[in-house]
Amino acid sequence: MSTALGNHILVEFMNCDPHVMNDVAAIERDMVGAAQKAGATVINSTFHHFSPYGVSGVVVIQESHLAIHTWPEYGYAAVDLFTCGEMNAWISFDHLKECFGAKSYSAIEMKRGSVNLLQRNDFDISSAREKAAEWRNPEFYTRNVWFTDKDEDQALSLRFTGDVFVDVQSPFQRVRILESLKYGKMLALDDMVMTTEKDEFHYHEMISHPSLFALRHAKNVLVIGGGDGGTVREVLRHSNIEKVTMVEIDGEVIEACKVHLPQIAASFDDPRLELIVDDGIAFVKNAKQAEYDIIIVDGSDPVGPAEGLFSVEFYTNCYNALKAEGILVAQGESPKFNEKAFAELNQTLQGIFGENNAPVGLFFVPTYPTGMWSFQYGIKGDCHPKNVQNVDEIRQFVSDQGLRYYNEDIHFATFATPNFVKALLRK
Ligand code: SPD
Repeated sequence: MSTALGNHILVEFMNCDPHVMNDVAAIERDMVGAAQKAGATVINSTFHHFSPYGVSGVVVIQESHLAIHTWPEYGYAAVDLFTCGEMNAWISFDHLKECFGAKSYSAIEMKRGSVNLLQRNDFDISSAREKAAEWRNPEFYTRNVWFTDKDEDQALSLRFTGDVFVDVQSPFQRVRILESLKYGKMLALDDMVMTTEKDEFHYHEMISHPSLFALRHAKNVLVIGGGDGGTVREVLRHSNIEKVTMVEIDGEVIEACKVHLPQIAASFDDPRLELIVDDGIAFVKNAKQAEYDIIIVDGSDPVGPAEGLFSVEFYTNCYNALKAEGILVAQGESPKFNEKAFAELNQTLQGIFGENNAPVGLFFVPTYPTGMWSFQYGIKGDCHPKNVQNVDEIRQFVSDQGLRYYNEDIHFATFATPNFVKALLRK
């Protein structure tokens, strides 16, 4: 007969794979798997990824709990396996050791709730058992797994189901497609949210239509980046566009989105599109002068492969590749999240296109940190989007195409900037 209510194994997993130690989805899957393998009934799991790295989480099981805290920088996981009843927690231990690739480990096992020290009271456990059976369905458990897009001080977290459709390390970045509860499937590059099924239209309509209505005769458009396909989908809505050249560095992004985000990657078969998988920075450097009416830079944040998309040299090359009347639109970062990158990009554009030819358009994206995001423009010639006259045409287009963010009011409103933004832009 057991002399204790529970058994507690305190585990040190050392020299583990650091990437696994920082992967909230993998750790949740492995911890739940460890519980199930040992025959436990999983009630609930809650896992968080912490800034700048590390994962904490707990799997509540009918037989008590499994908990974890990781330090990827040390390849270390502190794990608690607290069980009661007949469950053999050493099965969970073996499973986790393998999943984490732990090269060394140690464990202390102790009994919890020694019956020699406890005195039984008259609490009626038979009715408690019946009540519990009424609400508990062992087929389902609640998962609580969070993806966090962050810097050192600020973050945006989305709860996701734990389902991972794609997780590949391309030559440029980690490409993931995950399922978020509120916004549907989501593309993440490294640890940054790029787009989600349910709010992608905010970004893709706003990166495209203001400039396309400012330059109604535009025929030839260059898109740098934009591997998910949302930007070219919007550009190709315009029948005046004869050719779009899209240059995306990472073929893995395109393939993942074609399979898992088909409503965003919806126009890759349009005959007006030429899709080139190559380095957009080099492409613009070698581009013909005065070739494009509009250049759209749908890049990621200024880390990793997108860093060069924020340089003076790149935007000078874009300026040269634009026709005498042409518009550059670039993903402009956030004046509330990455103020420095936002302000520096505008200084760069002012320097190349002229002080009054580098307006900023603000818009709202719920899945980007702070929600406040921007596109930054470089206007060459007399085609400022603020001066559009064809408002009726915009209204008709919006209605015909069923747009959900951009309209004739937003066209002008996007260029209104709060005072703190004006100060950042130093005009
Ligand atoms: N922090 C997010 C920056 C946005 C980058 N581009 C998104 C790609 C959507 N096509």
